Amino acid sequence: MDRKHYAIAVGLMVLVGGAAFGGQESRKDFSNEARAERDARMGWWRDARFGMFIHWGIYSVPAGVYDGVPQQSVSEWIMNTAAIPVAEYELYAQQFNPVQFDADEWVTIAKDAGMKYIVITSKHHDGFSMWDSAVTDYDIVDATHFKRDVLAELKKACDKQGIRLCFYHSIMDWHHPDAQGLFYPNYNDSGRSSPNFARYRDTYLRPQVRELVEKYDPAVMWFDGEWIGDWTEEDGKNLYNELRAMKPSLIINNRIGKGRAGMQGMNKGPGYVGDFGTPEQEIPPTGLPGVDWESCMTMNRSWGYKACDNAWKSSLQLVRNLVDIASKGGNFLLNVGPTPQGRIPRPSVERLRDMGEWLKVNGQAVYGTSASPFDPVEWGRFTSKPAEGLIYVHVFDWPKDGKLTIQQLKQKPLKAYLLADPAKSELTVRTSEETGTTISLPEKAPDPISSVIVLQLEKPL
Ligand code: H79
Repeated sequence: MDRKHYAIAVGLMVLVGGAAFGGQESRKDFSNEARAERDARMGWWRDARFGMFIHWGIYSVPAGVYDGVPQQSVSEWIMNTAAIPVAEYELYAQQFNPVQFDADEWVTIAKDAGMKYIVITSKHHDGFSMWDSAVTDYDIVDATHFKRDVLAELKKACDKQGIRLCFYHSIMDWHHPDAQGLFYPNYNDSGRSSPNFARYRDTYLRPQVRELVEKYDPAVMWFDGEWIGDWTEEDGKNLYNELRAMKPSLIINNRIGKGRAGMQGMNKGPGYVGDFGTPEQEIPPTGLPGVDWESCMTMNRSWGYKACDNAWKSSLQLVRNLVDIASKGGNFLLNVGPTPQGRIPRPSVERLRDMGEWLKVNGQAVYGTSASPFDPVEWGRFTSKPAEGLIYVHVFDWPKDGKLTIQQLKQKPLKAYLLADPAKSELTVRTSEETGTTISLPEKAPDPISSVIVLQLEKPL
């Protein structure tokens, strides 16, 4: 049935003269897109700046503990790090019954946090699918008592609330028999090869990803697990072109190919496939003009739910990370790991609420902004809207003497005011060639996390 379904789809593609597998030579190459087209396609994503990452799967059942032993690793890796055999790991599916899951509630949490998009794991490295996939029964509808398609429910809730739904999908798969080139515990050994990997690629991975694009119309496909020896840059380019042909506006991360430089996440050089760099658990020291990127990060240590992981970052740290990233022209994809009951953990919800409150006041200094026009300073960050002649000064450390100096700003702003001040009362500003611009500030910072000063310049930057 599944195979037949796929065969029909392939047949149709050939009929319409499209690019079915085997006809990849004739498939359109999307790699040399015109600058203006690319800017239009990336527009919403660049403006969004802040998204929610959701790592959810049957690894939330063991939640970091195997055989009574708490594991060191991130929880979604437990199958690999505890070397759990496939047949045994599969049993977690039968225990996975997240009856408290409420898609509308999750989307509201993201929206209230000021996030503009959600990237959820459709399939992580463990190979378990979180929607009703046609090519396998190892999925949330066919293999659990829960039997609900959470991606379908999230899609509906996202559409209703105006949030873009996106999928994280692992190329590496510890469950599929044809994808076992990489044996645990040696996850670092990317040189091994599975003789039947092409079969996994063409009858499982690609059909699954096509299903996701067809059924749920994701705004971004976020691949991972691409470092395995069996996956090539050519595979990445082919899949990229295949998906863009299905949905030309689709945005795809750089882990679809082999370009990324380790956890630092940006590409090793030019010419690799993918639309944006993916620093993981880190923020690059500077932005790169013309390069799109997104830092993904956990709030504690683990991506998937891990009961004993209490190493929570503070709300202050998280807001400042967002500002730091925006000042370098990147996006912040901040992770939550829901419980096996279907709830986003309370410490995560609290932090997201704090971030949303900060963004309600200061959002215009983040959304739709460009990177800092100035060199970094120790006391804060800058973002800008060049076409509007706007500079946003994010002050982390409020000056004790009430004077803030921006040495690099040599043109006197028309106006300076605190973003938190609804009256927009003008702040006194002095500008000179030698010392730059000095702003006189009230004694107390409007916000202990970060206070924003708006500088309206006479001309666009
Ligand atoms: O889904 C979360 C993690 O489970 C997943 N990515 C985030 C978003 C992740 N998978 N693996 N890792 C994180 C760490 C893997 C690191 C390595 Fe490598 C893989 C070291 C060697 C192979 C990639 C390629 C990083 C360096 C080289």
